[in-house]
Amino acid sequence: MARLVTLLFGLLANFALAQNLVPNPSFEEVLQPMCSFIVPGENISQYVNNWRAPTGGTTDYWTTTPTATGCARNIKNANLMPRTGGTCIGLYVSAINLNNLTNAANIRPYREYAQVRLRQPLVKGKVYYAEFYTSLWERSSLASNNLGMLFTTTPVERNEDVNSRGGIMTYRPQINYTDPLITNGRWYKVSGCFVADDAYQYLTIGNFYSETATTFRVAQRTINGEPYYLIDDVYVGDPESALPAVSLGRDTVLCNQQSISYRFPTVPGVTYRWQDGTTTPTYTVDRTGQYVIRATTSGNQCELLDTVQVQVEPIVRLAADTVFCADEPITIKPLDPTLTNLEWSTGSREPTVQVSQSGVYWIRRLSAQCPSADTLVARAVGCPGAVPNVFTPNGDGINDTFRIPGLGNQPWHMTILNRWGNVVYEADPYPNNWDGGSAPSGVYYFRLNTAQLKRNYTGTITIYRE
Ligand SMILES: [Ca+2]
Repeated sequence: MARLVTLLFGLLANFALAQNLVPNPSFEEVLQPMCSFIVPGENISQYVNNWRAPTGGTTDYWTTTPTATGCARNIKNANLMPRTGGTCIGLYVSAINLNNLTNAANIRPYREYAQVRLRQPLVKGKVYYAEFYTSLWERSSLASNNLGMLFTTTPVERNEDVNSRGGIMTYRPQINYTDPLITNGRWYKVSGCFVADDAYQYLTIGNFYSETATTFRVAQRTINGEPYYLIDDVYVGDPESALPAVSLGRDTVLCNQQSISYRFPTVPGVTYRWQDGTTTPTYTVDRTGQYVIRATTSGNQCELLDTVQVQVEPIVRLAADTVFCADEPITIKPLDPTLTNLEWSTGSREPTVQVSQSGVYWIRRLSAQCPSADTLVARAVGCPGAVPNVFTPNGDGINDTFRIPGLGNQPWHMTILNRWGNVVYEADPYPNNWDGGSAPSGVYYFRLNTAQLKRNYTGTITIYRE
């Protein structure tokens, strides 16, 4: 029992002491007292230790405990106090309101951001957890999505003159809230995990997307304020449980029936989920598509996601070698008729070529990364011409045998049956000189074929003896 208590205490202590890399995370360290909103021309860095506004946007400082003489508390949301302590900050994330919502593309954007230098750079390749709490100001008519946390190696900023104050900084934040966030007077936690793919040391909070790339939702119709969010209690540090840094690498092209296998470690408490619902830590890709891996800690507190585009380049293939009748040209084509960028040994770049002579024909598919080629041997053979329907095996040297013109040297298989279906003659290859043997005069049936051509010639032949 004693041991259990110790262990529990240890866990709690660890969590409580997890280092927050954000200095002054709750905005309580104040540099000078302030009565009301920060006004244009001033900057939050003059009032709140460690934090700055990286654009001309006038990020605001809210306090319930003004110390300047004659100031009352300036936090104007009667139902909302800073989440912790007596201070928080607030920022506009868009210039869109109820009145100009339908004209968003033409509205000059306005944004406010808050930026802080972390206590130390993030470790490249390591997984981090980050969160902040936010609440939509009660005077905002619209809620907005795209409240994000951007981590950078240097302090991103806009050097703005008075005419372009509060412009957009366009980046892809590592953590971004993608639904319009209506908070109903409460504090809401925005959080996420990410892999530090560089030694980031600066955190910037705000909306990094354009007005048209931002989604809005009506929060209240009785006023007309733009989306404005209060921010408090910012945290960046280790996730509560170990999460491997899942990465699918760069988009890739696979040649020639190659595949690519992804393998992640099995970690207690961590589940994997692929775009098709597969939950194994290993996954093999051999088809063109977009692949997504999600790694989630138990309780979904922390999720990592990575996406990769895989393109499988097709290879050109021809059918097997072929035999054809010399007087009947054939068309050869790739097995996959949808392929493009083809070139034939004949010089043709058409999808198909017509062949009338024996030869070795190749095709190749032109591709910078995955060229491919295939070869086909086409052999022209003699085929039956006009088959006679009677012969006269009487030894007079005229029309004494069943001779079929045009057979050439091809090994034809000849079968001759009488009217009762009995085989009276069979030869493979047919020497093209059957004299009727002992068969009496009458009508017979012949069948002439060759396996290579997969073609049957049938008909009747009359033996006429006198
Ligand atoms: Ca606070």
